[in-house]
Amino acid sequence: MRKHHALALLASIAAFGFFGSTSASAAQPAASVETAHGSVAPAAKSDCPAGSFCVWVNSNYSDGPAKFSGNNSDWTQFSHASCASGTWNNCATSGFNNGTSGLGVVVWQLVGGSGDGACLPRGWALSDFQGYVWPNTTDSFNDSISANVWSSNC
Ligand SMILES: [Ca+2]
Repeated sequence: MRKHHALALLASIAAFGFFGSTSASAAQPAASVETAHGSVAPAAKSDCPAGSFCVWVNSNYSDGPAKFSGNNSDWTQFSHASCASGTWNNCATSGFNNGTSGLGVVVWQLVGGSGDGACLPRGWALSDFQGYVWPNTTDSFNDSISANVWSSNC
């Protein structure tokens, strides 16, 4: 008589869909046993401290984050070796507004705060900018942010 020790794990938690949740406790266990898409690293999102708008070089909050707690009109001032530009300019591929003041973050396509713009409200997060465009344009949102301003008007 053999004895089976069956451990049934129910991976019922979707890795995304945290809109509206501003608690920074998103440290989900990296249940790497049977993830359909692999390479999900949910712990990295929690590397964004409360009060900051964070971006990462790659999708799924990988490689970073850059932490922007204030207004920054020129992301070329923030170096990051693994970005094609050598700076955070035109590099972001995932992001998280972990601000606590209720403000949105307006991001801009061009240094100085011009070109295309988008409002990322409090709690906004997107794990992969690829396939997204700036609002009302056909311009790719990926690797395209160059400035950020906190705003109560969005
Ligand atoms: Ca990128």
